[in-house]
Formats: sequence, C-alpha cells, structure tokens
Amino acid sequence: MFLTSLTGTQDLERAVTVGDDVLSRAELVDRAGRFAAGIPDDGPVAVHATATADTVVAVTGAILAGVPVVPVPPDSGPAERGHVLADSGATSWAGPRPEGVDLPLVVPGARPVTPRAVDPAATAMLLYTSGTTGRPKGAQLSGAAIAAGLDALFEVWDWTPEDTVAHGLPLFHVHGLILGVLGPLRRGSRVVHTEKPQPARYAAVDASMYFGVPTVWNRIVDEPDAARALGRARLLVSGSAPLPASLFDRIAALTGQAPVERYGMTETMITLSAHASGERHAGWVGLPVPGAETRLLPASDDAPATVPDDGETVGRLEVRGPMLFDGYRGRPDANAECWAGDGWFRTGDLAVRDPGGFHRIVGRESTDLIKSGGYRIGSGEIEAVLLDHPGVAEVAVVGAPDPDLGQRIVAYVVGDGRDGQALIDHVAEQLSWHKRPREIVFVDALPRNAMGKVQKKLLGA
Ligand code: MLC
Ligand code: AMP
Repeated sequence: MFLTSLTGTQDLERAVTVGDDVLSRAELVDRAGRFAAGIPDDGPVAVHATATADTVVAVTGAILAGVPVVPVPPDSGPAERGHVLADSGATSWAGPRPEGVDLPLVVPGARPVTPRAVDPAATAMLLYTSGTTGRPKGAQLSGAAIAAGLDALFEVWDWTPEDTVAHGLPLFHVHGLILGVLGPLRRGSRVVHTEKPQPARYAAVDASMYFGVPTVWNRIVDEPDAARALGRARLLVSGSAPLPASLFDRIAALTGQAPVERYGMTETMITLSAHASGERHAGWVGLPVPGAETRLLPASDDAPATVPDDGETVGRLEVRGPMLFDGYRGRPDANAECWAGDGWFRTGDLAVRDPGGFHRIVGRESTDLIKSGGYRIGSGEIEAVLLDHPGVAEVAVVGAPDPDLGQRIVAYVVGDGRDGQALIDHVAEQLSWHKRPREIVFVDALPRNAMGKVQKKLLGA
C-alpha cells in the first residue's frame, strides 16, 4: 500500500485539513479503515469527489482496502456521470447519491480493517479524462505508478515530512488529488485544502508548498497582498497548463521567488519539472524527473528524421517511465493510438528541448483538446451534447485564448440563433460545469474544406 505514512505507528496532529475539518493521522487511519470495512465487494468504488474531508477519507479507505477508486466530479451531469459509472464498472458509491445513481452506498463499519497486501501493479485509481473525440476515457493508474510518480517529486522538490502543502484544487484529478493529497499522505507531510483556490484562502494558510494551475496563479497576482503573503513559502508550484512568461515574472516580482513549473498528464503523472535547487526559466517546464525519459519526434513528415536539442526545433513529445498509466480501460482503439512501442507514450503535445535538457511545451497537435482553467476538455464531447439540443443543427467547439483561463470554450453554432444561454446551461446540466461554453457564436455556416471537414483553425482555434 503506497500511502506509507499511514502504516506507521506515529501520529501527526493536523495531518489533513479541508476547510474547517481537521484530521490527525490516527483519525484519518481510523475513519478510512472503517470506510474500507464498509466496501461491499472488490469492484471499483465511485467517490462523489467534493472538496471535503469525506472525499479524502473515502479515497484513502478504498486504497487501504485495495480496491480501485473512481473519483466522480461532483458537478458532473447525468450524461457524464452515467458514462463514468457504466464504463468504470463501479459497484459501490461513496457520498451523497445524486438522482439516478442506484449503486449500493458504502456504509462505514464499526471497526477499521487491517490494511491488506495489495498487488502494486493492480489498478488503484481510474481517472476519467477527455480525448479529442467521444466520451472521456478511464486512465488506469496502478499503485506502483502513483508511488513512482510521487517519489520522483519528493526528490526534485526536496519534499520532506516537515512540509505543509496548501491548495484548493478539485479532488478528482492528478493535480489536486494525487499530488495534492496522496503526495502528503505518502510523504508524511501535512496538507491544507482551502476548498476553493481563492487567493485570500491561500494567503491565510501557513504552508511551505503551494500548488496551483496558471488560472489560480493569475488570480493570486491580481491580489498583490495575497501574493506577497506567499513569499514566505519554500516552493510555489504551477502546472496542468502553460504558465505564461509574463505571469511567471509577476509571481516572481510579488513573492520574491520564481515559481517551479512542472508538466504532466493524467496518463503519465508528472514527467518534467524544474528542480527546487535548480534553474527555473519562464516559459520552460524543466527536466525529466528521476525515472522519466523523453524523446522528440519530427513534427511533420517532411521534417528531418531527428529533432535537434537546439531549443527551437519543435517535435512531438513522447515520454516513458514507471509513473505511466496502464492504458485506458476497455479502449483497445485508444490504447493502440497512444502507445508508440517500448513503453513510449504519445503525449499529443509539441515541445522543444534545449542543449541542457530543459523542455518548453509549445502547443498541442490537435485543436480538439482544450485546456481551460487547467481542465482538459475534448471538443467532441461538448459538440455531441450540443447536437442533442433542438436549437442546434451544426456545431464546432474550439478553445479561444483567454487571459484568465488560458483558453475559453467557444461554440460556433448553426441553429435557430435564439438563446445562447440556454445552450450553455444545457451543457452545464449534462456535463461538469467547467465544460460549459463561455460563449456561443451563431453563424450561418461552418467553414469546411473540400472534404467537408470543419476548419477549426479558421474559427480561431
Ligand atoms: C456559471 N456557473 C455555472 C453556470 N454559470 N454553473 C452551472 N451552470 C451554469 N450555466 C458558476 C457556478 O455556479 C460556479 O460557481 C462556477 O460557475 C464554477 O465555474 P468554474 O468554471 O469552475 O469557475 P472558474 O472560476 O472559471 O474556475 C477557475 C478555477 C477552475 C481555476 C477555479 O478552473 C479550477 O479549479 N481549475 C483546476 C483544474 C485542475 O485541477 N486541473 C488539473 C488536471 S490534472 P461557484 O460559486 O461554485 O464558484 C493535470 C495533470 C497535471 O492536468 O499536469 O497536473
Ligand atoms: P490532463 O490530462 O488534464 O492531465 O492534461 C494534460 C495536458 O495538460 C498535457 O497534455 C498538456 O497539454 C497540459 N499541461 C500540463 N502541464 C503543463 C505545463 N506545465 N505547461 C503546458 N501544458 C501543460
């Protein structure tokens, strides 16, 4: 079991804080052990992943019990939730049950279970993540991969049990849940979750490491007093989306320290990072973490066969290492597409590498994957939901540049042209709120090429 700090006999006061709820390590072990005792079978446990101590208890409990955890975004609508539950094969549910969910509830037992031996290669977590087309795919992460991914970060960030990690990120993704909660539980450090990633809440916590996506950092520098308060921390970490160089500079100016940027994916955990004791360059995401390898492949068929490490030539980024996932559940098509042989994973990102091994992410191969507020969103999933609406005949969803969100979701719609807000609300009802378009543009026709394919580049993507 990879949450090693929980298996020792030593207690830690205030090991986990979420909002006003505070748990010592012993309290967490007791509650999670009782949760584990109440899991009805060996099937995956779906966790209604609100930003609460209950979610931390449920996820920890499932890990102690050795059953896969499926964190379900709490605001996911029936279409998204139904897909996640059916696809994952979840057999029980933790937390308040939304309408339409009829899985048996986990009812904590009277006594905690003794953690049982778990095969490190078994799936510990199924994380649903968007692809360019279709419904989200379940990325299967083993306990061994999570352990390797976290250990690499302990090393590059000099992360010790003395650290306190603070953040307010959602508890259903790699960033907030694996790095931001399981990281401290493996390392034996404290975690303070602020429920929401608001600048004043970050500033009110006395932590040594703060985690945020660029949108969160953007909002922090817009509140200079909050930003200055974070200057006392040891490490300010940004990831999940590109950190603009201008934002890097503003963080450095206000806090007195350059942020540490790192790059990762649901499928790969974190593979590139600046080191706590090393160089940090605005616009660059750093070096491979211990155990990870990268390679750049020619970005087009007519490019030279090798991509030089000149800091300028763009290549398709592939990564390999013990922190990678074990493929998408039940998706041989997607698995065949993403694995390049010998353990190499096609990230879909475009990057350059300099002679010192530093990487810069310059974009994505597909315009159909949008990063908004650090969330990864496939345009196809939103288009399918919009096409279900009677007011929509044709639609193309793109990511438009946005100073706060990085990209904002814009839907170009051929339809009755009447009520854009109704279309936004329709998506927010069926899918997670962050997947709702921020803007609807009614058009007479979508730009198409001779083959009839929509030209998203002409729509600003
Ligand atoms: C408005 N709202 C609506 C709505 N219109 N809700 C439903 N339907 C409508 N039609 C309101 C809600 O009431 C809610 O209010 C708010 O919108 C929620 O919207 P949001 O989009 O979540 O808010 P926003 O402020 O834009 O969020 C910014 C953000 C968020 C930064 C807080 O994007 C965020 O938490 N991002 C983190 C993503 C992340 O962790 N990614 C990691 C992926 S892992 P209210 O009152 O509730 O606010 C990964 C690997 C790696 O990438 O490398 O780390
Ligand atoms: P997700 O599956 O949500 O983990 O999203 C992964 C994607 O986020 C990657 O493929 C990148 O496109 C993007 N990403 C993550 N971290 C960074 C970063 N530091 N800089 C640029 N893009 C990033």
